[in-house]
Amino acid sequence: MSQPIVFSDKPLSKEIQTYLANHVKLTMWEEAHKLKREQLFEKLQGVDGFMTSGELINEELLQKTHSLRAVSTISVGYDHFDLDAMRKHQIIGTHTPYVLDDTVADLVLSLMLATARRIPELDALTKSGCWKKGDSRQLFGVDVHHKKLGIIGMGRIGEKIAKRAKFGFDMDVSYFNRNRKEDVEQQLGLHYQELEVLLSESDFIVLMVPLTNETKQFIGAHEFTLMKPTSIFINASRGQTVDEEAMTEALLTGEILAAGLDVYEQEPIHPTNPLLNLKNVVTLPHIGSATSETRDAMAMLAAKNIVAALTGAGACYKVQN
Ligand code: 8YV
Repeated sequence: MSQPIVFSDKPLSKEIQTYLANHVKLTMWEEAHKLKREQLFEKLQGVDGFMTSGELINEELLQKTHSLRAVSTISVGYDHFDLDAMRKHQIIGTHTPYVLDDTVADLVLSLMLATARRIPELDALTKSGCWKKGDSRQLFGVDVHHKKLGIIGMGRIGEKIAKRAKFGFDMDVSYFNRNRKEDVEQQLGLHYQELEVLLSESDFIVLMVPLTNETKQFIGAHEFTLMKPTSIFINASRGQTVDEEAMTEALLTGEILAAGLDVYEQEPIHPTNPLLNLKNVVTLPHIGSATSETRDAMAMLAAKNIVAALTGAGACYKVQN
């Protein structure tokens, strides 16, 4: 029986190519620039499995790629999967949970520290040569240790953030989630709070929910009015889980103190986006999982997922569809 054919829309490491070569026939897009949609449809002709990290998998693509049986995303989030269309075309979808949890949690704590202690801003001040002796109050930030942290979305990554905050920074950690997690509450000493209570009491608010129809603009103008003027808002989930305009307004009017962001409604963020001019906003280019170790582990897991999905050999992390 001939080996299944797999196409990857980005280059894969030698190690992963070697692994895949034992199970499938691999073709890869190795150009620096991103494949255009029409070119992608051509590349997927006669292909059984597609490895990608953000390509929209929808009715349009599935109608043009009749041989496709499985799509493996090199990401834990799969909001770029149209699950109804994939169900209709009987496409197996897989993703890469677990392997990035600690790396993303590290980035979230970094954003909390960078925003609270104004690290990018004061790094730039020191490098500008404008650091003057005298009233250092202008350099003051706010503490992170012993403060109240509210985590919205207590999934795997939420738990890792809670553990770091609780045991690393002596923070008082609460969470809001669709369902209670009594076992995690016991284990980590967390408090469950209704959303409005969490928003009104927390010093730091971390949003860590997947993007779904229920979580689109989950945090909007009303939610920002509930937050403390001294609070710091962190988003490392998806940009569309927040009403970005309302957030910008809240930052401009002092409804909240500051924000640390790794995701945006439009990515890359548009150069004229007002968030980029705000001193009290730390902006990162969606690097939650961006360490060489973790991205390699994600790509290898995605490779194992596509082999399992196409050959039935071994288990794979299927998305809920
Ligand atoms: C991915 C992420 O690198 O895993 C996710 O859901 O957001 C990141 O780890 C990103 O999605 C790649 O586009």
